[in-house]
Amino acid sequence: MADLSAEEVQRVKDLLNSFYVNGDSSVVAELFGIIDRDGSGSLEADELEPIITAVTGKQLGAGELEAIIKAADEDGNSTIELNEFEGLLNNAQVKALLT
Ligand SMILES: [Ca+2]
Repeated sequence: MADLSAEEVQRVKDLLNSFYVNGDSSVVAELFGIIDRDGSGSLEADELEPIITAVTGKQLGAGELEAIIKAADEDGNSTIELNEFEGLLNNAQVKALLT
């Protein structure tokens, strides 16, 4: 799994800014595509963790990311699909972390 390039991290920051500051939901799919490194159509914890760290410079505590995923994981399969991803972004804890 390739690491995120500096350009990708910057793009993610720009997209998050559009989403949170301008309320632009049209960026959600592009954001999802960048984070979904293996192109599986779902985001796993090991794909979400590096992007959160790259964007915030913070390391999530054990169980923290698990709880965030669980809160947004509507079908309970332990991964985040595109239809669940906007809910994850709107999670109060995630929003506080990323903005
Ligand atoms: Ca799911």
